[in-house]
Amino acid sequence: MTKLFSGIQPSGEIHLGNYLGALKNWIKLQKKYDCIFSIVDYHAITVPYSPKTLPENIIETAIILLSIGINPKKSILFVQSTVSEHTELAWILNTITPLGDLKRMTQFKQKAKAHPKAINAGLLNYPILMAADILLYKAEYVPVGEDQLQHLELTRTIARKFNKLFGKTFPEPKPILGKAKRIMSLTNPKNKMSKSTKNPNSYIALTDKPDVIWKKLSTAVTDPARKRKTDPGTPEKCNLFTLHQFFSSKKEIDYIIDGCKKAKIGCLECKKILAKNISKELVPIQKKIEKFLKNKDLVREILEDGAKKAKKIAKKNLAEIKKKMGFIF
Ligand code: AQP
Repeated sequence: MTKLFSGIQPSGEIHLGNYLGALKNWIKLQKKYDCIFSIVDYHAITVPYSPKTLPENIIETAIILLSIGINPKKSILFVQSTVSEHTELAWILNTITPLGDLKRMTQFKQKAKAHPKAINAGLLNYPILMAADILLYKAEYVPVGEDQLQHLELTRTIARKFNKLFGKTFPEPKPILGKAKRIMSLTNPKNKMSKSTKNPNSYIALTDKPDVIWKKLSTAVTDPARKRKTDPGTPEKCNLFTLHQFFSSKKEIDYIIDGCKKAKIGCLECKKILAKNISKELVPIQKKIEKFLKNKDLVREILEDGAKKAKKIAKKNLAEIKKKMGFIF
């Protein structure tokens, strides 16, 4: 079967952006591809982080992935730092990646702006490590949200360059975009929903209980034209209407479009429908999360087993790469 790789950073609470933009797709793709999923902890240390919470974040990310339906019997699930070939290949790819390409990456510019006192070389080299993650397994497909497309394009450029210099080795990996390309922040819809933000009201975490979901939605920004209930609105201009597309039924969506455009319903009613539907999808996931939280040893075993399987492929491919480059051992 064709190989597919994707990763998620253990950099905070996993939110609806991650879920709709990437993770929900991961579950479906398991049927069609040979999937390798990684909790990319080396990526998460490129911005200031806490060594005290990193271990928890790693295990909780794994628990969420297992709870939404990643099947470790079908797919490989492992922690990036436990397969050292990732950083070894990243070093190699460093030497064929132009500095200018790294400096123009949007994510680098945004994160450098967000952490002006912590602009480290790792933040700049982030896309090289991402290229190494993917190319190490010769993955042909990478399911990602729109925010990662630029990095994937660079991975393709790096793969082409390596193939040209040292002989055909890597496929040029293609993105698989979900229907939810980019989910925006609840408090500032100009920004994408993001884990590492300081404002938890800007995202809905998969672990948020129904009362928290309601609290966050009740203060979320909607169509700016609707200052009062009597103001007609444009659903397409409302950030929350995007979320309805993924959680609400056709009948509810039609009701909202009509009610919003003709000012027959207020934003609060629309938000109540959304809160109910998001909770309906997240509560069963949260029940599974509770079970895994009581059995963290099992989660560790799954990750260790995944690392063994990933290492086997990584070791073989890295040996081939090094041989082509002229290394003698
Ligand atoms: N808002 C989003 N809409 C759609 N997809 C998204 N993804 C992230 N945010 C959105 C997709 O989720 C996958 C995992 O993301 P990541 O952990 O690798 O890092 P990220 O893209 O940088 O996501 P965050 O949540 O914004 O994390 P931080 O704040 O730590 O940087 C990716 O496929 C991503 O496209």
